[in-house]
Amino acid sequence: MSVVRLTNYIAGIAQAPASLEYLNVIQPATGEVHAEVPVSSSQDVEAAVQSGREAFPGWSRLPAAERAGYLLRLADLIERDVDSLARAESDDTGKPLSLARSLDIPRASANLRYFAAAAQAFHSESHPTPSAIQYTLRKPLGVVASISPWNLPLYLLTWKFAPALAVGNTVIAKPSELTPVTATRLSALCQEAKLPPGVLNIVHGPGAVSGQALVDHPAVAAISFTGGTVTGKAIAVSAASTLKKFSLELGGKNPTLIFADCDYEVALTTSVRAAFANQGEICLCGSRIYVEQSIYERFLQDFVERTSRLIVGDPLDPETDLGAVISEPHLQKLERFAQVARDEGGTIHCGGRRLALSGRCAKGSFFAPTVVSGLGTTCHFNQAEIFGPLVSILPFASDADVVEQANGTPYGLSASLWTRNLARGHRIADALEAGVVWVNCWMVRDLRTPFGGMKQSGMGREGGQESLRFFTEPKNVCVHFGE
Ligand code: TXE
Repeated sequence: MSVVRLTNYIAGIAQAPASLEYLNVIQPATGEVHAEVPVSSSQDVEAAVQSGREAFPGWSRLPAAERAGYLLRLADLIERDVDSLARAESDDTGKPLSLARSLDIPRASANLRYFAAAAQAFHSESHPTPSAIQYTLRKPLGVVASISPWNLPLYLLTWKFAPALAVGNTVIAKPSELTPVTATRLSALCQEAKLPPGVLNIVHGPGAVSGQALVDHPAVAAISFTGGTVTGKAIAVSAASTLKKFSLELGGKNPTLIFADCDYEVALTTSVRAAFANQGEICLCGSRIYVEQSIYERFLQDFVERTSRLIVGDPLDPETDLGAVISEPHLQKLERFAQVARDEGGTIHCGGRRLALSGRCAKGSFFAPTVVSGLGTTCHFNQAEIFGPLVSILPFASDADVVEQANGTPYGLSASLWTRNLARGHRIADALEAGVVWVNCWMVRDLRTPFGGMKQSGMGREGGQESLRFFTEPKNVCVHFGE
């Protein structure tokens, strides 16, 4: 296999890192090195910040419709290249090609289209009195940073830079060092779309080096971060020293609540999908499934049966439901959690181990979808974010009981609940400590809605007006015209 040496994208130019150092990027499904990612230092970050600063006055003064025009051109190019981008995303992450083709890449262009339109409709307020008018300008912040993870690489990268650019900021994006390929492809598309140099810069490298340099840079005005809770807290501490604005979208341990009066078939099918989509590596996956006592045994049996039918395989095979997990260290973490389940006294009904595939995937990182029962909410297995295809099924006795259990972790990102009794649906949705609650559905997203978590799942919200507000600063002007 040929190994591609990736570049940073600074001031509109594809560039090698100042250090001339690179890290290997491993394809999770095959275990082979397929790219080399730059190890960017503070020198590269400095160059990117300078180019962002130089581009800012011109970019921020463009009419919103012109900025939107660039984003729309980029969306067109992403759609033109959907097949090759999906293949690159699948190779980099291990996710099924069918998922990258149907979810990741279409969502990347949808992000650009949505924020191109939303920024043009973004309005501010005015407060008139008989003698004065107060009006609020929303000013772009300047050079802002986006730090994104490996599970939905181009999807989350565009989710962050599109609103930032649309309202007039310039951006330095640091993609995950584990999945840098589609971001590099994007830089070529930016050149093709004739995005003015310096408006979007992409700096690659490991979080502790390149990401940290970005967080520490005094001229970076804000950080939009998605990743692990531990990293998010460290970023918040660093950002405090230069008083940067930040938004953190962190981990989850999301509950799925199955009431006896639900539409059983839809709830079962969707909760299996919610547990194992993208190998369970989506922050919104439902990993604690609470089932009302009267249908618990039946649901557990059916859930295990459905899970056992899922196909773990080559991401390129259209029949594959679960591809490879992100890396060998992550696979080892999943194995440790299967052991935690055993040690804590849980029953593993299926999975619980790595899988050896043959052919081109013989050295890949595959884990069997795993269903555990018999563990209480307070067990470590049910408290920690595992971020893989391992779920726990637990019984509950009453509405009050399930709300207490569902809220009984440090996280509060999302929840999904299933009942035909809509009054109960509203009541429980209100009581759940989660930033996003789905009733009788899962992961039905609308880009206009606020997205983010409570408690240890994050700080701040993204999406719709929330993103546009995050990437702007209100400035109030009072004009007095009375006596
Ligand atoms: O994420 P990190 P990791 C969770 C999941 C996973 C765990 C760790 O539980 O097992 O986090 O994953 C950059 N300054 N989620 O280690 O380290 C890093 O380079 C600046 C949930 O891969 O948080 C990457 O670009 N940046 C999550 C990004 O942060 C730093 C998705 C995320 O990496 C940095 C992914 C630093 N000091 C993992 N250290 C979700 N919420 O969806 C790292 N980075």
